[in-house]
Amino acid sequence: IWPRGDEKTWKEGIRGVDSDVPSITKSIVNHVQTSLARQAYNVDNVGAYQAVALSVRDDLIANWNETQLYTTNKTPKRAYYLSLEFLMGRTLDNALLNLGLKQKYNEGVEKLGFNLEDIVDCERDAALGNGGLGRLAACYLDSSATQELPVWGYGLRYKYGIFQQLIAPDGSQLEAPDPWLNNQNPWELPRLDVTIEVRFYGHAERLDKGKAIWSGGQEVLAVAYDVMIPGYHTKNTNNLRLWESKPKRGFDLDSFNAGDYDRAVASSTSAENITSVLYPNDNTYIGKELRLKQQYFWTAASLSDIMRRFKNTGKNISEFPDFVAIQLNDTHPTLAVPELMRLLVDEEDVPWDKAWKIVTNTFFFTNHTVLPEALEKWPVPLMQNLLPRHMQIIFDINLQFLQSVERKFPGDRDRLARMSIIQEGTPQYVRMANLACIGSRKVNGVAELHSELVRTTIMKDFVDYYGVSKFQNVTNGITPRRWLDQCNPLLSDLITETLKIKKEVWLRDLYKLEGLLKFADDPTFQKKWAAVKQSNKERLAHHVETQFGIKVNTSAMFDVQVKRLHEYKRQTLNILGVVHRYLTLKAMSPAERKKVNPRVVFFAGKAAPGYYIAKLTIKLIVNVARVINEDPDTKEYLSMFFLPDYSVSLAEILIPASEVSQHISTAGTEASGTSNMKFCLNGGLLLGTVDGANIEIAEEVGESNVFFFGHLTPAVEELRYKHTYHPVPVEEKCPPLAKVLNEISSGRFGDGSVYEPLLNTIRQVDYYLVTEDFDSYIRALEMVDTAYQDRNGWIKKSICTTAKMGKFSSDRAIMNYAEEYWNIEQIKVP
Ligand code: GP0
Repeated sequence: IWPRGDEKTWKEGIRGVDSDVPSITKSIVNHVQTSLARQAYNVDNVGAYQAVALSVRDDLIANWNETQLYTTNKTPKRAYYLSLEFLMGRTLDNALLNLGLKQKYNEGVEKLGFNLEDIVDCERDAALGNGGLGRLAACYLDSSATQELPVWGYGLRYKYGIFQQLIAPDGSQLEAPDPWLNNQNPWELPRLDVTIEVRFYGHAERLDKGKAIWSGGQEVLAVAYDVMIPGYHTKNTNNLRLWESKPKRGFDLDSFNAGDYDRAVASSTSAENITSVLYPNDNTYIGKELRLKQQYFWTAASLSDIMRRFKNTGKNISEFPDFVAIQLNDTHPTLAVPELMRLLVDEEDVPWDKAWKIVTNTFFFTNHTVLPEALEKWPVPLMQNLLPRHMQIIFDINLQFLQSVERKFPGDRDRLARMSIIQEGTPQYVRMANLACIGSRKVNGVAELHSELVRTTIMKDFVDYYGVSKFQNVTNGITPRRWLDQCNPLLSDLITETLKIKKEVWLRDLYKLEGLLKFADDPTFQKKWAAVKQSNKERLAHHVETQFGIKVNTSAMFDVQVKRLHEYKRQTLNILGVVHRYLTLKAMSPAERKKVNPRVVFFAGKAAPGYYIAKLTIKLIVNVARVINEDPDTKEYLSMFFLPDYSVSLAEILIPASEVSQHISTAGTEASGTSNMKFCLNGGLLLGTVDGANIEIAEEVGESNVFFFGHLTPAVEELRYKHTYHPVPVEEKCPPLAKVLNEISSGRFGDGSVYEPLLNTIRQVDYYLVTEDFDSYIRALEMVDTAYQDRNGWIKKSICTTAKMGKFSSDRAIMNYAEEYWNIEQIKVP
C-alpha cells in the first residue's frame, strides 16, 4: 500500500526502472531507498527532508566540483575569509532558489505527497554564530559565489552552536545546548583525508637570523569539512571549510601502557574539546584559554591549507600576496599574522624582512566595534605557555615596529606605550587590534560613522603613523536572496511583476528597486503592497500562535526589536517606553483610548549566559508582557511578546511582518547594524538613533522616511562626563521616566526588588544615556503613531524605503572588498 502521493511516480523512481518521470522525483525516491535505506511507505516529513536535501546536494556537488577544478586550473588570485562565526541558518530553501529549482521541486515533492514548505521547516538552523558578525560572514559567502569570485571561507565546525534559549516561568533565560549535528547534516562533505597537525605548548628554541625551532607539547589534528556555497543563478559554487579537532592518536599509548588510563583519555578529550562549543559572547571579549586554543587551531589549520594550495601552483614564495588575500573578520584570527611569519621564516626559510613584507601584503583587517570591553587582549603568560614561538615572533614584530615609530616621533614615550602591541603591567597583555592593524595592508570599519570613529579613537595613533589611506570604510550589506526573495516571496513576486524585469536581474542588481518609486503613489499598487504586509503579519501571528500558544491582533501596528541583548543596544529604552505607553493608556478614559493606534511590540534576542543585566532585561520584558497582555482596559491597544530562541529562521518570519523596527543604540556604539537593512528592504520603517548604518539608510531613503531621535555621537562623551561628575537625579532630569522606574520598583510587574540592579544602572551612572534620550524617544514613538494614522502616507513611505535599499546589497560590499582590497577577479565557471 502506497500511503501518500502518486503511486506511479514512486514506483518509477525506484532504481532500475527506466522511465521518463522527471529526474527530480526519481532522485528523491532513489535517496529514500538507498541513502536512507527506507521503504517508500515509511517516509515522514523528516525523512522526506533528508531525501530532498540529498537530491539537491547532488546538484551542488556537481557544481562545486566543476568550480574547484576550473578555478584550480586557472590559478587566479584567491581571497580567504577567516571568521570564527558563520551564522548560516537553513540551507535547503536557499539552495533551491539559488539553483533555480524551487518550482520543480515544489511540483516533484507534491507528486510524492508532501508539501515543500513543511519539508523546508524540518531543517535545523546551522547556528555557528552569535549575531551580526556571524550573519555578515554568511551573507558575504552568498555574495562571493553570486559574484563569481574565488573566495573561500574558513571557520570551525562547532559541535554545539549558539545555545537554545528557553524562558522559565519566572521570566529567566535558561540555556540548553544546541546539538545540531545529532541529525545528519547533508550540507557538509567530510574530508577525512584533509588533515593538518596543529601544535600547542612545547618550547621554542631560537636559532640565528630570527629563526627558531618549535617542538614538543601537544599535537592535535584538524579535519576538514566542506560546506558548498552556491551562487545565485550561476554554476559557481564556493567552499566554506570548517575544521574539526581530533586527537592525533586516539590514545596516548605511553600513558596507556603505564596503566594510566585516565591520562590517556584526558589527552584525547582535550583535543576533541577544542571545537566542541561556540563561545556565546557578542561584543565582549572573554579571556578563556580554550578560546585562544580555538583561535590558534583554526588559523594554523587554515594557513597551512592555504600555503599548501599556493605551493601547488609552483609559484615563488615572494609571489604569495599576488595569489592570496586573507580577510581577518575582527581580531579573532589575528594569530594568523605571527603564524604566517612562522611558516615563512621557520619552515620556508624566508628572511625575516622579506617575510614581513609578504605578511603585510596578504592580510586585511575588519574592525566590528569600538566598545572597549570587546577589544581582545591576551595575557602574555597565557600566550607564552600555549604558543611560545608566536610570543617570540610578536615581541620581535613589536620591537621593529616601535623602533620605526620612535624614528617618526622621537621621544614620544606615551605614543609608544599606546601603540605597542604589548600593554605593560603585571601581567602584560597582547593587544590583538594593534597586532592586526600592524600586520595588515588595510583596516576597515563597517559603516561610515564607525569607520570615522575607528580613525579618530581606537586607531588614531596608527592613522598618524601610517597615514589615513590605510583606514577605510566598507559599509556592511545583506544578501537580498535570503532577506527578500526567500523570506518574503509575496513581496518578491510583487516587485518582479511591477518592475517588469526578471527576478534574476533585480536580485543581482538591487539598485533596480528604484523602479518602484514611480508606483509609490499608485493606489492599486499601494493596495497590493499593503496586502503583502498584511499577509506577512498573519504568517507571523500564525507562527506565534502555533509555537507559543499566544493570539496576536494582526490589525495592530507590528513594532519589532530583535537582536542580541546588550546594554548599548538599549532594549531597556524600548521596554521603559512600553511601560510609559501602558501607564498613559491606563490614565485615559475609554473614549480617549478608542482613538489610540493599537500596537504590538515584539522582542527577541539572546543574552550572553554570564551577562547579568542583559538577562534581567529579558526577565523584565517577560513580566511586563504578562501584566499588560492581561489588562482588560488596555490589551486591545497594547500588547507585547518576547519570542524565545531568536534565530535566522525566526528572523525570516519576523522581518517581513514588521511595520516599524527599532535600532536605538546610544549614538556611536553600534558599529553598523545589519538587521536595520533587512527590515527596510522588506518595507518596514526604521525608528532609530543617529548611529551606525542607520545614518546611511536615512541618506538613501530620505530623512522624512525614517524616525530619528536622540543625542548625536559628539554629545555622548560630554554627557557621560557630566553623569559621572555632576549627576542629576532622574526625578529632575526626566520625570516621566522616573515615574516608569518607580512603578516597576513598586511591584506593578511583580516583585520590584528583583529589577533594582537593572533600574539602578539607569538611575546611577546611566552609561548608555537612557535618561538623556527618553523624552525624544517618546516623541519619536508619537510621530510613528501619527504617521501610521495616514494609511496611504505610510504605505508610500514603506514603498520608498524598499525602493532605495539598493546600496545595502552585500553584492556591493563584497565587490568593494574584491576590487579595493583583495584585488581578485571574477571567474565565471562555464
Ligand atoms: C561586533 F564586535 N558585532 C562585534 C562582535 O563581537 N559581534 C558582533 O556581532 C557586530 C556589530 O555589533 C554590528 O553593529 C555589525 O553590523 C556586525 O558586527 C557586522 O559588522 C551588529 O549588527
